[in-house]
Amino acid sequence: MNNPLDDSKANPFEIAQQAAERIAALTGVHQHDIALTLGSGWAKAADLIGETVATVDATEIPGFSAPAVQGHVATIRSIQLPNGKHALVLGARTHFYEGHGVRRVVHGVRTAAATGVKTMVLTNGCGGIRPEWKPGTPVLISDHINLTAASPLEGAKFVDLTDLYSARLREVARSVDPTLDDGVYVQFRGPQYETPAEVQMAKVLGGDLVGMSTALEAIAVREAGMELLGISLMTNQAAGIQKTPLSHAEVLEAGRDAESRISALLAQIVSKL
Ligand code: 8IG
Repeated sequence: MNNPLDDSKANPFEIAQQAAERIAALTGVHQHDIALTLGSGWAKAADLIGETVATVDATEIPGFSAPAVQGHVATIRSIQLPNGKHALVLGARTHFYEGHGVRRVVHGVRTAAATGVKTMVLTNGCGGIRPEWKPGTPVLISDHINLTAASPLEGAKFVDLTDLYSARLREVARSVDPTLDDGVYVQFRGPQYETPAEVQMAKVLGGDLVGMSTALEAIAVREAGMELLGISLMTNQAAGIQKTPLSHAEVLEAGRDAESRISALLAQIVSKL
């Protein structure tokens, strides 16, 4: 499996540009306005936001690879919204824990930017720290803490991350559902879930959600100059908050149970972006 991003001498922005050109050629859509990365529990939103113009296998696009986790899909879809805008739906997320490096993790974000996208929506499934949040609760991300000790930025790029998760877009989301809570997302490297002690550490640091994606991608969103909306589906209470052990099967089940509801919510939000 050859991926051009694995060549350390390659320029990741050039590969994102090539990916964007291939997407334009395969979908016939030469400019996209909005992009969405759909994490666990959010996939159905793709069927609700508009008319699918084209679906392409992510492996046909330079720099993308097949997903490593069961329950993640590897397609890229171009969807026309009722308001005429074009949305690019990235179903193929590469996680940092896969060990392919941060360039592969943020390639979807950089490709979205290269297709012309100005508004990026990052969704995920994650664990919740606040005891009042029950599995199946969607939460707006207000900020993040990046505990991966990694960055998508290479070299002396001093990117400001103030208001990274756009307050304006969170208000748009709340105009659809005023009950939406927000919280600070803490990205751990994974793939193991946290220990209860690590969850308590995240809580002391100001975290509300724990996950294994999104923060690194969010940094690349800001680097690319796009506006960002981040929404988590809290699929499980974090380790030690729930008294029973965490299982991937239960996480997937919670995602499936919430999927119709949160996908409809996301589709409504997207119609207002
Ligand atoms: I879904 O509890 C999901 N992803 N780190 N912790 C971390 N990632 C997650 C969790 C969780 N649940």
